Amino acid sequence: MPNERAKRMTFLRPAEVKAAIQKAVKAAPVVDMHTHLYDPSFGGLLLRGIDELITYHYLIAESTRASGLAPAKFYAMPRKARAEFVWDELFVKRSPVSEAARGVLTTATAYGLDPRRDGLDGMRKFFKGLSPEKHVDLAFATAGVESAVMTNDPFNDAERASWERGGRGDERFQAALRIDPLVIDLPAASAKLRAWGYGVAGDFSGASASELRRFCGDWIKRMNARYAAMSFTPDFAWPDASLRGRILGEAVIPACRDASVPFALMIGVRRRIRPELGDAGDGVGKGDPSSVGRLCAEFPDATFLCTMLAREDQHELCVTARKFSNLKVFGCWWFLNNPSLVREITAMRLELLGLTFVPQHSDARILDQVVYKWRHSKEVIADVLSAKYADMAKAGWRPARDEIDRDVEALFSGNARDWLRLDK
Ligand code: FIX
Ligand code: ZN
Repeated sequence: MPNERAKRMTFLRPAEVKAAIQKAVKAAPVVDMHTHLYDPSFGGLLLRGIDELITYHYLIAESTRASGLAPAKFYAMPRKARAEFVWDELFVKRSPVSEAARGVLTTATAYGLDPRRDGLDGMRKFFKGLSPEKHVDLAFATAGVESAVMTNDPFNDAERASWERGGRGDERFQAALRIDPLVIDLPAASAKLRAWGYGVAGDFSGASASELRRFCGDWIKRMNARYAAMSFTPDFAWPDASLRGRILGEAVIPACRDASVPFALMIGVRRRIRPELGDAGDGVGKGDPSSVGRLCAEFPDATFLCTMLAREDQHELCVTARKFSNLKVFGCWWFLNNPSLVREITAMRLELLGLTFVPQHSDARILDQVVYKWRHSKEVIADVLSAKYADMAKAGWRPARDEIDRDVEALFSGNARDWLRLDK
C-alpha cells in the first residue's frame, strides 16, 4: 500500500540536501548537557570574559609546553599577566592553529571583534562593563544555546552556600549533582556528611549506604538535578567489590533510580599526570566499555549517560549502547573535542546508533566558550549528517525538509530534553 504521508511530502533534490542540513543545524537551539558554567546567581563561580578565555586550562598546557615555562612560574603570575603570557606564546610568537586557540578567534570574531586588530587590550575593553546577566544573554544568543547543565558540587563551600540561599535564578541553567568527592575520598567527605546530619562512616559501615542514598536523594531534590555524575579514571570496572563499587551500587545509583534521573559516567581521565599543571595536568587512558554494559544489565530500571575519553573506546561503547536502551551515549569529551575526532566519532555513532545519541556537549568552563565550542562542532556535525543523508538518498530515501528539521532537533536538543526530562 503506498504511504499516504509520503505521497503528500515534497522531497529535496540531492543538490538541496546539504544546504538544508546546514541551515537546520545552524539554526538549531542547543541543550548543552554538560558544562562547568554557573547561573549568575552563583556570583564569582561563573567565569567569563577574555582573560578567563585566554587562560583556559587547555591553553595553559599549550603555552607552557610551547615556552618551556615551569607551571609553578606560570601560576605565580596574576591572572592578567597569565593572559598576556598565553597571548604572546600562542597568538603572537606562533599562529593559533590549535583547536583551543582557534576557539578564542572564533568567539571574538562572533562577537564582532577583530582579534588581530584589537589585540588583547582591545578585546578587554569589549567585555569590561558587561553585567553577568547581559553577558549570559549575549553568549547564549551568539551560540544558540537554549539551556545549559551546570556541574554542581555540594562539597564546594562557595557553591553550597549559594544552594542554601535558594540556588538557581535563571531557568536556562539546570543542575547536575557531581559526586566525585564522595567516591574519591569517602573518609574526608563522610566527616562533612556527618556534620550535615547524615550518618555516613568513613569506611562505609553500618547505615552508611542508606544514609548516603538519603543525602544524594536530598540534593537531587534540592537542586532539581537533571542527573548525577562522576568522572572516572580508566580503571572503572563493573562489577566492583571495592568501596567505589559499593558507593555507586548501594547508594548513588539507587538514589538516581528513586528520583528517576540518570547517572552519568564520564570515563577515562588519568588525573594529574603532571600535577604542577593543576586542571591542565590531566591525561587520558583506555577504559572498559563492557563494564558499562554490565552496569546497565544489573540496573535495568536505572538510566545511564556515558561519554568516554579515549578514542579507542568509542566503537565498543557504541556497540554496547546498541544492546541497552538504558544507556545513552553523549558528547565528544575534552581531548576528543577536535574536529578530526568529532567527525569520525559522529559518523560512527550515526552508523551504529542512528539518531539515538547526543552528539556533543560543550564542557565550557568559561561562558564565552559556548560560542566556539558549538560553532566548531556544529560545522563538523552538519558535514557528517550531509554525507549520511546523501548516502540514504542514494539508497532510495530522499529526505523532506521537515524530516531534516525533526532529526536535527533531536540531536541538538530533543534527545537531551527527553533523557533529562527537561519538560518536567
Ligand atoms: O571532569 C570533567 O567534567 C571534565 O570535563 C573537566 O573537569 C575537565 O577539566 C574539562 O574541563 C574538560 O573539558
Ligand atoms: Zn566536564
